[in-house]
Amino acid sequence: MGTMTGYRTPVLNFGHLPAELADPATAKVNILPMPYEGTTSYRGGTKDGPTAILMASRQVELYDDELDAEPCNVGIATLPEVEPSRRDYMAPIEQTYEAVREILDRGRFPIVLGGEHSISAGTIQAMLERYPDLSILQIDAHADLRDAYEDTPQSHASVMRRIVEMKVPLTQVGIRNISADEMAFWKEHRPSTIFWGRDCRPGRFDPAAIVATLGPRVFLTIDIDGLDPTLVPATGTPEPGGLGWYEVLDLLRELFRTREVVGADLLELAPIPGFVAPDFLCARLIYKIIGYKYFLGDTPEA
Ligand SMILES: [Mn+2]
Repeated sequence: MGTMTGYRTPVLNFGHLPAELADPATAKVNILPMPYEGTTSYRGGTKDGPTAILMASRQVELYDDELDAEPCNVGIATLPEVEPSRRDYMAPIEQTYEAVREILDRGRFPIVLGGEHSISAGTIQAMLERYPDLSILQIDAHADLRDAYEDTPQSHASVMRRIVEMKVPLTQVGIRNISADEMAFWKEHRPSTIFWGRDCRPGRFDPAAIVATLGPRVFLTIDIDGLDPTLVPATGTPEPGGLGWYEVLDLLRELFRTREVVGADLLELAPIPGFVAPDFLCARLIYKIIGYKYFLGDTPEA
């Protein structure tokens, strides 16, 4: 299938692919832009994340040398972005739930672009209804296990507390910001397996040990602040430390090689105008996820 022929879809379509590769009726991957920002607590701007990622994705090389493939050939459709409701903090989570459920009903692989992390509660609820045996792999600087933050149970800072209330196995990677209350809750209930940021350094990082904590079916949630802020300073709450580019890829390769990943989201990019490297990293990361999903070989060991 040629990627240099045919009409191209509008500008804000992941990869700026020709129409036949970006058709929601046939594309295996459906990208859902959700530019919601309601409970942001430090630096704002994550509502501009999806647009920045889609703009940067125009520059991503469609051939992946590691995989010796053009992953776009599975079809990548970018759905119209959700217009976040301002009714209350719950409404955008419900909108995300509905949109993801619709993608799953059509049998597509959903990738949600945020926006703030709170929307993952809607995404994961839809995923869990479809896949009751789901495990969650979270890459993040923050445990996000607060019962509420600034009196808001639907805060980005308490999203994983909502997730563990759904009784879903959770593995958290890159964590280096956790409050005393969260730590007390974690010690008492052990609601997740945590791989601390300090253990994500080269030489200590062990992707196989992380993936071993997960069941056979996994949803991947990436808060971009899980990565080193020297790579991605464009985020609301940058924390020193975190995963490097190749640590992330080593983890994702091991994950996709041994588990069935059934969806993903990427949250909390807050673009810095004129500084495109973080936007491009996110676009490249999404394209790597698609490549690993469909071109890594079909010999799962789990
Ligand atoms: Mn975070």
